[in-house]
Amino acid sequence: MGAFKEAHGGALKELYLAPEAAEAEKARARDYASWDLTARQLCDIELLLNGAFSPLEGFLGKADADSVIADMRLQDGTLWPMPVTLDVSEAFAEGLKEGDAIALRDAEGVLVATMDVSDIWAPDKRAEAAGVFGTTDETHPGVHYLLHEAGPVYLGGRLKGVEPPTHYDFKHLRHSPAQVRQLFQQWGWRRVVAFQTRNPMHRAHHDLTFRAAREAEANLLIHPVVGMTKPGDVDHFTRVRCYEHILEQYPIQTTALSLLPLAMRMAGPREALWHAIIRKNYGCTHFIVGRDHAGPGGGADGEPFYGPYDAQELITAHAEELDITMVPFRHMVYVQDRAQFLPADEVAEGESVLTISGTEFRRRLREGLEIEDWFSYPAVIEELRRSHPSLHLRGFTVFFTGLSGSGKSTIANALMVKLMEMGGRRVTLLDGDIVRKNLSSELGFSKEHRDLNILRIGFVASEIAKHGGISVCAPIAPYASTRRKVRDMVEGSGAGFLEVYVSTPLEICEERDRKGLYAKARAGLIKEFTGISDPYEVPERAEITIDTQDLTPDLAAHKIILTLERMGYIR
Ligand code: PPS
Repeated sequence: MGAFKEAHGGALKELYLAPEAAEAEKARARDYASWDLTARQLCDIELLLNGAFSPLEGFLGKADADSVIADMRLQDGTLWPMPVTLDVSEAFAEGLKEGDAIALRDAEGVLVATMDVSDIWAPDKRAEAAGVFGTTDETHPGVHYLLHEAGPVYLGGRLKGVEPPTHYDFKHLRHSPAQVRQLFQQWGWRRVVAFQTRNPMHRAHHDLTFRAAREAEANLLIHPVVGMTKPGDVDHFTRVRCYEHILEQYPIQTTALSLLPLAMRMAGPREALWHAIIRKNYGCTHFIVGRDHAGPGGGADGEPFYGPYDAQELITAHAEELDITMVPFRHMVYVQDRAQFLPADEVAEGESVLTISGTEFRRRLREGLEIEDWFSYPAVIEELRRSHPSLHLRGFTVFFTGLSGSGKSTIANALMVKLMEMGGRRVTLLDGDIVRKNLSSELGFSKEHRDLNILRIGFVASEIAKHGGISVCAPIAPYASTRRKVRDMVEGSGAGFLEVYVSTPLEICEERDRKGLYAKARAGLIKEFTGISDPYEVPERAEITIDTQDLTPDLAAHKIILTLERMGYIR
């Protein structure tokens, strides 16, 4: 057994208490200050407790975190590239002192672990971003998370594990490092290549991984990340169903699939090193590192954050210390004449190669276009098409904004009728007045209340669109940042968003004054009236601007329909 452990990743540090001790800790924790773990922290704690982050024994304290940020090493010199810290709010930290114990719970209040707090500090997040990500550019998702989502105070300390975080999905594919090692032992797998991925797998990935396993004379573990990946990635439910199809393509008994609930940071080379150490803890002997491993793509200037082979170089530089061997992979292309995928540098001159970029693949999915068999497997494509139907089958939101009396409601009504005439999808009208009556009857017109009103509209609209329906919204929505949040909500649900600015000038709206509100506002009888005594921020990136002085409601609605057709939402 000892020899086996040496060959499969060395000592594992599991941080769970024995059952009796866990019960006693649960009782004690009732008196502890309690922190509800965020989604990212739940991923981190699961991997801390089950030993995937061995040799860590808890969230890092300040000295270790600083040392990791500066040198990729814990204070004792151990190679560890990623600061795994517990970020909390100022309010929570205020009530704590070093030496206190705290309870760490999931969103439902279940106690996952307790922590003996050894360090409390306010980190320098910009320095952390520069150290870990090599940039403070906020378009980097890891930097954005650090600066805008992570709490302002860090806590460090040893963990006592009480209960693993609960998962209700794909239970048969979730294993701790000890369980994976046990399976390898049971199957007699002495050499195992791990493949990390956060994307659906296609033929190129299949061929690449199989080649890697063959070259290393090893078995293969497909080990996809199902914790947190880059925002906008294909959701893990869809991906795992795809991986299950891919698994059938490997020779029987050669390949296994297990899910890794890791929260990725998209830190490129550093992250690749981290991934390798984690896979070593799972008992793998080899680890595939491809092109731009764990890179988030381009930054504000369009340039990629990391060089395509930086990750491979960093791992090579630490090869001596790593207890796992890298299998480097270069870009794979399909060689038409040989009907197989090959690393690009092995293709002979004159041979014709085929490639489909990620962007082109997503375009074909979006537009329902053909994806050839050489690229992927029909079962995988079908799975992706099921959860990412082409645009004309998806829901969308048309969001009107403009002054009171600008004509939003009239055009919205005309549009709704035209969309109903076309059929196929249900249409819901969320006009300002309808919403204020049914969803927001207690709200007034302060900035706070207007924002709340618009966010409620956004929430309902995104739910409708997510389920394939059409929502037509027509509030004033005077604030750009709130409109932006609605756009993000709808687009984040995979649906389409079309902002229509009804630009009728204030003088015309006031002249029309259908409801007599402008007169009242001028007389001071209505306070905070948009355009008169309250601001309206003109949209800068609306897809359509309509001036009702030039267009009838019928023509305005028609113009919107044409734009929806051009965008692909209507066929
Ligand atoms: S907001 O700012 O988006 O929340 O406004 P909205 O929900 O669209 O509601 C606007 C309708 O309420 C009437 N109304 C006012 N509008 C602006 N400012 C003040 N103070 C105000 N008080 C009442 C007005 O009739 C708006 O309807 P529309 O259809 O836009 O004319």
